[in-house]
Amino acid sequence: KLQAVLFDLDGVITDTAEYHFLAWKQMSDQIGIEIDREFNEKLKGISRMESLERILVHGKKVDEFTSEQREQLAKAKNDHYVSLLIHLTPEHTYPGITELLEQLREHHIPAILASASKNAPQILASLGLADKFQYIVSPDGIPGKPAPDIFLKGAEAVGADPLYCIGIEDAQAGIEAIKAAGMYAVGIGEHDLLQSAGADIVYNSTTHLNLSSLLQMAGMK
Ligand code: G16
Ligand code: MG
Repeated sequence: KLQAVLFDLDGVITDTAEYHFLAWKQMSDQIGIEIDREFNEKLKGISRMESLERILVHGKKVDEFTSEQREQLAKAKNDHYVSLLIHLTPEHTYPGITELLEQLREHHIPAILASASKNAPQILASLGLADKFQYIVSPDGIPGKPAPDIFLKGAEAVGADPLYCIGIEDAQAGIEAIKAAGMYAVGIGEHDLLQSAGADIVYNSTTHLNLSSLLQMAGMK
């Protein structure tokens, strides 16, 4: 029954959130906006330009930057972020993920990457996971999470019925996107937070993910 498993990247496959934070923090400092790790939680799963918008709103500086200046700020943040990615190695893959991808391959169940990140292909390459996914959804030109588009596009690419797909996410916006796509939502992280976003089940760590439990979930909504 299980037709595809759709994985978020940041927070599910590896922890790139800290690098995003460091890069956003440096950019914010330069324009006189203070952000902390608690605020960074609100940027998880959110696209680059929408994240910048949230930072400007937070600093009450939305009206101070033209769209051209915003592009420059986003580029500076991304250049810094990409420079931090050189630290990523296969050991940075969260526990249980490589094994789950292997089990899916053995059972001919497509694994799809449904990340908001334009840097996803590079990150997967650094983790040594590039060939483990049947399809990587490009977030270009489609509405970001919590809209369902990234997940729907992934299912469509492999001809899977969303009803028999499972999405795995760590962010509230991501869980909302999976549910809006009509899929079963597995949350990784804080139980109450992700359950209130609509998660069907929440694990505190990726170590609890395995194929036999996923097989039971599909089609059980
Ligand atoms: C990730 C992060 C977000 C980031 C977004 C876009 O989402 O959680 O913080 O803003 O990707 O990344 P980039 O600037 O590399 O395009 P996900 O969907 O993998 O959790
Ligand atoms: Mg995420």
